[in-house]
Amino acid sequence: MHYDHDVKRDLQVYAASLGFAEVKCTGVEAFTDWADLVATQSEADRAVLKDKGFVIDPKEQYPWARSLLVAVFPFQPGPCGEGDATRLLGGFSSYYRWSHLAYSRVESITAWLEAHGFRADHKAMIPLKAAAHRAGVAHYGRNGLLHHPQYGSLINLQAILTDALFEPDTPLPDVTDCGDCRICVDACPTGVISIDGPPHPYRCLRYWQDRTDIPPEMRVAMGMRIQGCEICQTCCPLNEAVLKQETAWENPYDIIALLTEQGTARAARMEQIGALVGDNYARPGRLAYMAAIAAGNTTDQRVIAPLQTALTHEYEPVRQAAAWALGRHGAQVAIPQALQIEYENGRKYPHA
Ligand code: B12
Ligand code: SF4
Ligand code: SF4
Repeated sequence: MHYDHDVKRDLQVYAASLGFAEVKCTGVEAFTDWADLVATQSEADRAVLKDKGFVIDPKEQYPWARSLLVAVFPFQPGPCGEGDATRLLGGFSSYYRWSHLAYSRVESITAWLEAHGFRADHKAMIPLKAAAHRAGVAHYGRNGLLHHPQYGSLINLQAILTDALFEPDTPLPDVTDCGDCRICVDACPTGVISIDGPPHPYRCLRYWQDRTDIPPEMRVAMGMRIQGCEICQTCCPLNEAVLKQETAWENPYDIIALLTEQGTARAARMEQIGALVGDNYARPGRLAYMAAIAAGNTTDQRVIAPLQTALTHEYEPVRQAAAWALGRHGAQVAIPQALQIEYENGRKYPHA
């Protein structure tokens, strides 16, 4: 077998210049063990497998592919995960501060391979954790995430199929390195992590943040979080060294502003959020919905008037969440003020 050793080495050097700590390789054999394991898990896992259209057998869908690369993009933790109740700022996970960069930079790896005469594709829906474990990148954690020996679980993973023939890296001998630890099992606010099985995807807070029908118990567990949850990572002893490297950055998830801003002020904030976490997440209606839930999870009375304003928001889920949040603040304060707003609106739009 003639492996492209020199190309692999040059590619790793190039990937390092883009911020990837490591690019490892596995073959393009089917992920049969992974698919079999998923089949033994919850109905929810099987549904995720079907809905997401995972590539279980790369050879079948990408017959030209000869290697599967897994690129590891480590990132620095930040201070904004939980939000800030005193300053009324919503929380966003540090993962989102960096993941859009990883997504844009993997395109450069594909372009580099193409410029060197190879075919490459980084858009295939590869089961990334299974691929990374098979490429010897990291171990599974009980929290369902992979931990890299140096960077812990604070990594974004990317997969690239190519027709270059690279020598596969050796898979790690153990599946998990958690041992007897159960810290994340106890720390998860929704009890989603089990001692002897992977997390149930639909009970993870992050799952619900993509939806507008968040059940009441999940809204309460959400706290001030607007985008992502990192409790099962910040509590993990395998992340201890990385978490010490926390860097400060601005938090633009101002709850009052997200509930009330309009026009150019709103557009400017969305631009700021887009620059920070990617335009895909800079959606005013969705962010106002999550801000209303966060406002319902604080006892701070400064959110009452903005929530009342949000009762007339143009996006229906925001109006619903604002009503729920006002209910949490207590009917005595909220309802008379809400009625006053209705009255004012009635005067403004007498025939509505
Ligand atoms: C859908 C999805 C989600 C869903 C569903 C979660 C899930 N099922 O894993 C939701 C929205 C909840 C989610 C949340 C998050 N996600 Co996500 N997610 C994905 C995505 C797109 C697909 C994962 C998936 O559903 N696979 C299908 C399931 C059935 O397979 P599986 O996850 O591999 O799990 C099977 C086996 O691997 C095994 N297994 C899983 N865990 C464990 C643990 C042990 C000990 C063992 C033995 C086996 C085992 O059992 C499962 C079989 O049922 C991947 C990207 C990708 N292309 O893979 C990112 C990805 C997994 N997510 C990622 C991240 C960072 C997150 C969040 C931390 C984001 C955040 N800050 O909020 C949270 C963490 C939640 C958690 N504790 O898992 C990263 C993980 C990086 C890492 N270090 O591993 C990925 C790889 C994205 C990326 N490009 O880097 N995610
Ligand atoms: S991301 Fe949050 S809700 Fe999801 S498993 Fe981890 S601690 Fe639980
Ligand atoms: S907190 Fe403990 S059990 Fe959970 S992933 Fe980290 S090492 Fe594993």
